[in-house]
Amino acid sequence: MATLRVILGDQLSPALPTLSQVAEDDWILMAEVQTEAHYCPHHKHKIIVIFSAMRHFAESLRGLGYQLRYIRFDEQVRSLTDAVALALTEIPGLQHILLTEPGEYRVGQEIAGWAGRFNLPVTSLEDSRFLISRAQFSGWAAGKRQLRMEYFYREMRKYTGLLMQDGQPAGGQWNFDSSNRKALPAELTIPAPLSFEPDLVTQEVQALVARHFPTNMGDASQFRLAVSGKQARQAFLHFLTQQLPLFGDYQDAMRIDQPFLFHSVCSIYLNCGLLDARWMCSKVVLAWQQGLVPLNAAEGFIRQIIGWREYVRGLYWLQMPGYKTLNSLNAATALPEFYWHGQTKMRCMQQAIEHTKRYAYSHHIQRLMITGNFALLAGLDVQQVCNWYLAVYADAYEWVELPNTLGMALFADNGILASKPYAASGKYIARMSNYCKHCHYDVNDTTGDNACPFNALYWDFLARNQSQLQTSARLQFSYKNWDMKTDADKQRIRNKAQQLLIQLEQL
Ligand code: FAD
Ligand code: DLZ
Ligand code: SF4
Repeated sequence: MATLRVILGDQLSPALPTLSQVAEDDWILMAEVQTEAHYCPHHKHKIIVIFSAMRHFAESLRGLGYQLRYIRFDEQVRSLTDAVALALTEIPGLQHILLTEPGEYRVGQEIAGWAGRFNLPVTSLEDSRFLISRAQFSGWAAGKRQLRMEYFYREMRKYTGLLMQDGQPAGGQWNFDSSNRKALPAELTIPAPLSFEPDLVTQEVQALVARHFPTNMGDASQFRLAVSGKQARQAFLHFLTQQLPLFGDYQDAMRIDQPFLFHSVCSIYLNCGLLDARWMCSKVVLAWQQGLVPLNAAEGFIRQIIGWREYVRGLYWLQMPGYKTLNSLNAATALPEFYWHGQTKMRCMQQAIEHTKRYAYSHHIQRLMITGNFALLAGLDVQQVCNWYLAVYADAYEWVELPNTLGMALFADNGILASKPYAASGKYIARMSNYCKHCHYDVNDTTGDNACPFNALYWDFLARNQSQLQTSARLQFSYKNWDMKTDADKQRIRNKAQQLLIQLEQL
């Protein structure tokens, strides 16, 4: 049965199930379409990396002898459905549509309409690039009162055998997080991640994106990301030798004008299929076995891949579509404009947003404890915040963005993902970075004219959500501190917070 094999923009992996047992009369379809490019205002680099990687991947498939129809953005095909319709009219004799399940609920809904619309059988294969299936995650979650990542992760270590010795975790501990919160020494040299000069294919895409998406965030000419599996593997191997040895130690650190520190910047490649999670983990384990990286670094990195990444994907599919509508803390303040342009006197926010604009990237602690924390404390509108995260990062796809933003950063799921809100005052930011030394605001002040906005907003966040959050064991200490304040102090702090919320745009 001649089959149309559809490959989506985040499925650029040679090991994709869609590509197994391709027959001679089968066709592959890949399409740059309007709806996917416009469903949110993607950062220019996000569109460039996806389109250029799609074009490079299509070329490699043609090189292997596959028949392939590639729809370019300039053909102005509206949606993935319209792309399939076009291919079916152009190529006679196709009797079957086959693809690997999409990563996102929205796309899954669209594909669910194909069998009826085209009157053809549609086969959707499990995405074996993840280490476990959605069904396996549901099986793990079934009957559990709480779905904590740490316990999921331990099961994943046993399941994969990664960093296991005689059935026990290597080093006798599952998790080395306690040794992963070191402050960054001032004299430490920080190696840069690998970057790539755009080739002719990428240059063409850069011009296209600059032309069609002129007002989206980012500068197309500054694009230097990897766009092929080969380049992405080079970038990862560079990380392995240059940054991974210190990845664990400084995982939570931040420093002014240092966007990457010891992070891998590999989510961009992993999420669109250029890198393979199993391959990355095997390289990390090998480096540890060879004594090239310490255990706290290897374990910290592997936890992110087989723990957090698989966990948020499982949770997303378990909870959708309801998850997207949650707003348990009734957050509704409009997203300030500085999230888009980065012009704010708050140095920590300016840095996180500036890096985002420049690289379509910021590392986890910036996303969680700077822009995410501010959104949580200020009660910013959950949908607007989620849309921002989905738009501005080159690694952003809803299956991974939504649980991280709505659940981890905003606690809008009332603790389905996290055991407590990641709320922190300026004190935390001062401890983990040198931003405050370069800031207009005074991190040691809470209510004065120049006080760090994070401080009053932090206490106000706790106070206004007290009835909902005070039962959380992990917030007892913070509520005790709040309750020890005099009524006059509490009032002063809450007045300051109100004033800040009114003047958000001027911060
Ligand atoms: P590293 O620090 O080098 O970590 C290694 C890898 O582990 C990453 O490449 C990533 O694949 C995985 N990983 C680490 N943390 C997580 C996590 N919490 N969830 C899933 N995978 C993880 N990650 C995305 O891939 N896409 C997103 O859209 C996204 N949105 C986020 C939004 C918010 C509010 C927060 C707090 C986190 C978000 N994350 C997202 C998770 C994390 O911040 C990024 O994966 C990480 O910063 C990517 O940079 P890196 O490759 O240098 O990561
Ligand atoms: C993010 C994205 C963009 C910008 N453009 C396309 C596209 O033109 N064609 C395509 O197949 N995929 C694109 N993607 C990725 C999709 O939005 C989506 O993440 C995947 O189809 C999986 O659900
Ligand atoms: Fe951020 Fe406050 Fe520090 Fe300024 S003083 S960098 S606003 S935490």
